[in-house]
Amino acid sequence: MYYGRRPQQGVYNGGVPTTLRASDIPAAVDEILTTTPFVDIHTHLFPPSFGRLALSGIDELLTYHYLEAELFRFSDVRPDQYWALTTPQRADLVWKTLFVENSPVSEATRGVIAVLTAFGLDPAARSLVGFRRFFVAQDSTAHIRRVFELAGVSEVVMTNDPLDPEEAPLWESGAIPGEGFRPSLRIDRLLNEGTWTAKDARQLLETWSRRIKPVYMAVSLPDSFAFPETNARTVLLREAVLPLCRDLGIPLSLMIGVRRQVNPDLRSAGDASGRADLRALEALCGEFPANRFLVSVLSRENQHELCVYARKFSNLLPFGCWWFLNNPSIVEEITRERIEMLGTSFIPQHSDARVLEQLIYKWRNTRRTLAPILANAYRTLARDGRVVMRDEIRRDVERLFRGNFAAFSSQL
Ligand code: FIX
Ligand code: ZN
Repeated sequence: MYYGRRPQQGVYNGGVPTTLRASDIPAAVDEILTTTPFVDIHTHLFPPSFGRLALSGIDELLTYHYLEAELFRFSDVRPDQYWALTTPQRADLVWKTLFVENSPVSEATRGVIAVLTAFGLDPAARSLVGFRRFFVAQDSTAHIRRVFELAGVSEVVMTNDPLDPEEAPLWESGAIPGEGFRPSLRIDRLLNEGTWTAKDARQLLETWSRRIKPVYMAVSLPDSFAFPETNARTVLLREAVLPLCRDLGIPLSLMIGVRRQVNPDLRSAGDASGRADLRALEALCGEFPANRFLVSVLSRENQHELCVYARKFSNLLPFGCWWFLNNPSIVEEITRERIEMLGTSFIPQHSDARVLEQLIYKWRNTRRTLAPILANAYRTLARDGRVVMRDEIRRDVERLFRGNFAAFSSQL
């Protein structure tokens, strides 16, 4: 499998060689990361046509489950008391506790500060009234365009669950994602919860694939996931999901290592991670060579193995530093290892954004973390004696954040 376009030797920009001195590399990398629009291959975002599923604004930013998990560490409020509050009341409590009474130094709290700053709002304000007034005043289409521009993103891939009682009727009544939003088919309920037969599952997936034209199918799997297993999930994967993905020419995205609801009182904030046995990938990639697998693993301890498996199976494309891994110190570690082991044949990040404006800080943080890592990779290459060209860096960044996914999903 070959990712993206085959490079030409001695790339020229308008016929002019763009050779870089080692000292020019960091600025070139910065400029190229900033000016290359990324494709965000995994989010939980919805466009306005999906009504209240489309989350945006200060109350949604503050009641993000990453912040709720931190709130319960600082506040004496019990979860049942918190859930009894309205969303604005919850947001007020999160703001007071994590941003006024304590310093917002965590990754998730700093993210909110970065969003407010991006819109010229005062992040030191004690009340949320001004922020609420600002977000309510935004025209949704213009606001989405502005957020995409600020985040340096051209398209986001949604998470669409055909068995979600709130979302499914919207598609059935003709809701259309519109510009910038690409559908994917999320099959956790089908694979992990149901008692579907392969025939019925295939039928459901065919109907929904025709309806929403997903760029991939996706499932999150526990740390105990194994393949093959003597259970319905293995049968459905073998007889329904993978054959249909192959027929449709789309990848299956496997997000492995989540321990759902280790503390149910915290709701979405109650999930955890666990180290998985990745031999399941060995079996899947080996048994289904004609299928393509996008893979993200939640445990830090699984990252190296994932790189090793990607070196063994070209139908496996590692992507993202998922969820609890999306912290600069860990993103740095994972990305350096991936460059050293896979070159540019992986997808460094996805945002997992649930609230529209989160795109701004999640992608700014990614660019900020990756710039020195990429610059260092090219400077090391130059030190080893190979001239580095600006256009090659641009080609590589496009490949990392657009081309690899486009080639693998062959729908973009
Ligand atoms: O399974 C997933 O797609 C996870 O990303 C979510 O379940 C999780 O709640 C999340 O938002 C992580 O960032
Ligand atoms: Zn997600």
